[in-house]
Amino acid sequence: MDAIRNIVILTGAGISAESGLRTFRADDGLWEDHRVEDVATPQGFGRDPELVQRFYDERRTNILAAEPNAAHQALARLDLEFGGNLLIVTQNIDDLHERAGAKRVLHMHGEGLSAWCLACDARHRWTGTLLDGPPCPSCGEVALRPDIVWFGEMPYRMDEIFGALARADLFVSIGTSGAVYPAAGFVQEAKSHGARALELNLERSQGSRWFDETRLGPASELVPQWVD
Ligand code: BJW
Repeated sequence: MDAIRNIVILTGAGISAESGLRTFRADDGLWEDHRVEDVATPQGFGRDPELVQRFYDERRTNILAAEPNAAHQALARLDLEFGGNLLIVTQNIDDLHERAGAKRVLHMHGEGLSAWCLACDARHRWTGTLLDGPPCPSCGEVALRPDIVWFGEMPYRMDEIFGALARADLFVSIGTSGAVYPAAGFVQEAKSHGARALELNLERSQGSRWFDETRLGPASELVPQWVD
């Protein structure tokens, strides 16, 4: 990777699958047990906040129990090597990239271990339950929701992401089905600015045709092979 100056890596649920965290759209995925409209939209939260808080309480427990796998560790080595010329944009709400040691990680769909106060807009690291209505540590109001980007909401830090995509020589997509926008459009955006695009996934994603190269297999094998 000598000629490469700037890399943007997009990760999805597939990179954390081998750490025991369920993906969304597989046969045994999270959307098999839950209706997306009920647990991953602001309207669903408005209708039945307890259902949504229970769903994310369980996800938070699972995140805390999971460990980074060889794919997260390989990306952390790459992060160390490339420094500020690498950006990991993750759609995942787990903290496995950070726990593997990666420094430049952007959570475009929010973080499972963060709570957002709808009364005062503060965000707090949160490892316990939100179901029993804890007060916000900043303002005392009972108005905390999971700090997650649901359907119909604006993903975080889009300006930074589009800036990095415009500068990238290489765009790598790992473990994402390419079913959810705007992330699914990043490959075309990076390519329109001249980047090469590589896909590492268990199976071809919906936008596979946009990539210059696709390698199929489990992330814990493909990512270390690509990095090292
Ligand atoms: C492995 C593996 C292993 C497994 N190794 N690989 C019509 C057309 C276009 C867009 C829209 C439309 N109607 C509505 C929209 C917009 C909407 C959207 O995209 N809808 C689609 C369903 C069509 N998007 C939004 O609303 C977004 N906001 C928005 O667009 O704002 C306006 C805007 C526009 C332009 C610029 C800026 C803003 C918000 C989307 C929020 C997504 N939220 C969720 C839930 C919250 C997070 C959480 O609870 O965790 O985010 S949905 C869910 O899907 C989650 C994920 O981050 C996201 C992506 O899923 P991911 O990661 O790809 O997982 P899977 O399960 O789909 O795929 C796993 C992959 O891994 C598979 O390919 C496997 O093969 C692979 N795999 N094991 C390697 N071991």
